[in-house]
Amino acid sequence: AFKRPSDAVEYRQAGFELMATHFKRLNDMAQGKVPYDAKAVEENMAVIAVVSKLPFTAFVPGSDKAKGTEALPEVWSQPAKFQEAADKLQAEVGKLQAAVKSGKQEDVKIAAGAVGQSCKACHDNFKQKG
Ligand code: ASC
Repeated sequence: AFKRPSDAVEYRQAGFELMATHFKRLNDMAQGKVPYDAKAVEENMAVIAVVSKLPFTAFVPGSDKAKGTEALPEVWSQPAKFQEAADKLQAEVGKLQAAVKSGKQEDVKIAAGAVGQSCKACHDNFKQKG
């Protein structure tokens, strides 16, 4: 539970920030921008698997207009659609975990691309632009 609506905003933004940091580290290796290091990929994957769940616990009622939020009203007015987008991320993260376990960089690259698409799809529909 969050004491103030702005605490929920800070929590979900912190979660997304950590997810973005660790996803970028993994994705840069998957896409070949930096040398592929299987151990580092696994470490980043473990963080992503945990933190990707956390922000979605913090879109609580009453935090739609809290200080600092970049969430659009659609998060609360279209909850089924938002849940679907969150579930899509979880599904793609699950596939990425399987690919990482396989150890095949090409599979990790493809699965990471799909995770990035699910990030983008949610931003397009549920996050303020700019
Ligand atoms: C990232 C990140 C996102 C997504 C998105 C993909 O690394 O921080 O929000 O990928 O840019 O299009």
